[in-house]
Amino acid sequence: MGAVKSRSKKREGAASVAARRAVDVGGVAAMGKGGKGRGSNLSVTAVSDTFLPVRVALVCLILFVGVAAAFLYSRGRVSFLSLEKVDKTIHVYGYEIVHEFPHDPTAFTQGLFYDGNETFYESTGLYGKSSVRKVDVTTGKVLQNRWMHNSVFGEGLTLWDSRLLQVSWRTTKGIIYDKSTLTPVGSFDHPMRDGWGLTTDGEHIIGSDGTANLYFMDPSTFKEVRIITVQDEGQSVTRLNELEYIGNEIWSNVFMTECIARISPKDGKVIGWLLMHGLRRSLLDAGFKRIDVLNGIAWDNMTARLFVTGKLWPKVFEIRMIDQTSDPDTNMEKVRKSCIR
Ligand SMILES: [Ca+2]
Repeated sequence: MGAVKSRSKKREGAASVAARRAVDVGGVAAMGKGGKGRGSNLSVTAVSDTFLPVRVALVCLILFVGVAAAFLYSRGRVSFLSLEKVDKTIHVYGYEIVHEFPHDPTAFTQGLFYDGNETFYESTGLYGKSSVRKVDVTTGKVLQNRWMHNSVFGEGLTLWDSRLLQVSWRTTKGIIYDKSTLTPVGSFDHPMRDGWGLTTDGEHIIGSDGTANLYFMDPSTFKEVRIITVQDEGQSVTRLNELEYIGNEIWSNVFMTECIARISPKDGKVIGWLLMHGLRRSLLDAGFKRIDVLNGIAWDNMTARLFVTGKLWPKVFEIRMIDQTSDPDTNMEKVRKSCIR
């Protein structure tokens, strides 16, 4: 019975092959290519058979290309993710107070920078109270002062050669002072929509105007060289105020917040947040009145000292940053909520 079964299977197998060929033939005939006799249909089947190795090779090639593409994509994706991880690592810093220095409590600070020899240059705002001044760091004493016209609200200040450059609120005109005497010696027009903060990278004058834009200006003509828009993960950081160029970064107070943004001058990306929360509160708790917002960053490049103050603050603080990026309590969502308005 077994042998009979076997032969039967062989016959069925042969019948199946014949049936498949019949279907093949019928298929070709149905396509209108046949109808010329058995010979021509067989010849089509024969041609198909000769292409079988080619088809197999083609499938292998497609598989190979697919695997190779997947491999390369995989490698590319790994590389992309690792870059993305680096880009997305925004550092968060707290602070500790290193020293406290006296500061004129009537100074509505709008510009501040360190000029060596324990001196700051500072500009102040408010109509009728605006000034440019030279200040002793240690004592807070105003060594030289130049009051501005009552109609001008002083804003950011920086130094270019021996000239102080200052912008003013709600104008596009800046004032140039002789640094040694604080005598106004000229003016300039700038491309910003308003005058808020100023600093320099040694090549350009960099300014803020209360938006998320930072303007790089030619120090001779004050023409716009380029503009960067400051963003944190695609979210514009508006109200950029007092500025300081530190290392290869631009640091900016964000108006009405207790945050200082560390910004890449290359593309405007926020690369770090320095959180000054609690500093203003400590002044209020100590009994000082009329303490306005944090504003004023100065950097002593020689000894790497970082100073911050605020409008009508009776103190300038020298602070040291503490990296809190990896602290369990650091929550980027909360940081952004408190720093970006
Ligand atoms: Ca500054």
